[in-house]
Amino acid sequence: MNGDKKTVFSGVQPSGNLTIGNYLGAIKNFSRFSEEYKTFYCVVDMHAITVRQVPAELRRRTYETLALYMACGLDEKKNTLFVQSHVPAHAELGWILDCYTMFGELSRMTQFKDKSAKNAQNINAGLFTYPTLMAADILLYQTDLVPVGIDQKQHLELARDIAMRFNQIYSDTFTVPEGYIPTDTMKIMSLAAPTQKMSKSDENANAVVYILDSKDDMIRKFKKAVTDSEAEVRYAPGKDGVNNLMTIYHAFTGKTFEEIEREFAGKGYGDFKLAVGEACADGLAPVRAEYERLIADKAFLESVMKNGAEEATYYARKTMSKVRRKIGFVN
Ligand code: AQP
Repeated sequence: MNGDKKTVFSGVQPSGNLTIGNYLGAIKNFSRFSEEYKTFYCVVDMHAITVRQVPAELRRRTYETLALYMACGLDEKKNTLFVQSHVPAHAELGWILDCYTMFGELSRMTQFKDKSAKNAQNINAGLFTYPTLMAADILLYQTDLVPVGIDQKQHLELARDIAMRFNQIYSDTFTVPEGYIPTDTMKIMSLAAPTQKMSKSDENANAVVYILDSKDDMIRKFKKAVTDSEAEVRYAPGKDGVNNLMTIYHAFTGKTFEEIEREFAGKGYGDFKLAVGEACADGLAPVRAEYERLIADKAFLESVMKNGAEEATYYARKTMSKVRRKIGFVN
């Protein structure tokens, strides 16, 4: 809670080109909170360096992610838009919360297990303590609600546990946050391996549909999507590829699964895949157009970052002074 408004916080890593998974699972939902909540949307560059990044690309993607936030409907006057590393309190609180997070808890995080398997050469301590930094991001702003995809549910639960633990030791300090996880599009899967999450860092570009892909590229990728040999558009267990395409089509057209099944009854997967590609490309066309306009104005994006960091710092300081006092640091 901040003032008389409940607070929303969420973030996206600038660790690659953003995917329709990031869009449908998270960013698309952000703007619905802008009017009634105090909203903080952050480009979490400190999280991104838990995996090795090319510095110039990280910098470029930080601008791009901010521009995409705005292209997806986030007005900088109604939302605090900022870059995580511009507000050092995230790192400060992250360290403090590390001391209230158990090794065993972090060891159970499935994202750590997945990412360590993918980055066997670089299983660094930051990858391990990623969830504590995420808890700091959220708790720093006394967040009530966190819109995220279902893959972040485990981290969010840990953030709640850390907040409750801290509050129990030192009396009420942090708001205990709730998740806002969309039920209909919670997890968009890879087009090439539909039992795995679609991820921006996937090395196979055909497995991933990026928000900024051209219409032709989107259609080409959907045409290649892995399905099954049944050739029947039907939502059913075991039909992971088709289920995923139906979820994406539903997200962009609003049609129910029954309506989709009726629309494609008796037709092959070819027609269906083309329709999904077109719906996705047409749905994202306004975002792409607005993004092109915004990304061309670097000075404007920098002014948004600067104002956002100042605003976020104001709220972060309030929490930090409370935390420092409670744990016994000399002011
Ligand atoms: N496939 C997905 N379906 C639904 N939601 C998704 N999200 C990510 N992928 C999907 C949601 O997007 C938000 C931002 O994610 P992130 O950048 O913080 O990190 P992530 O979850 O690790 O996303 P990626 O794309 O898989 O990034 P990399 O490849 O760098 O690890 C989150 O709310 C997430 O739930």
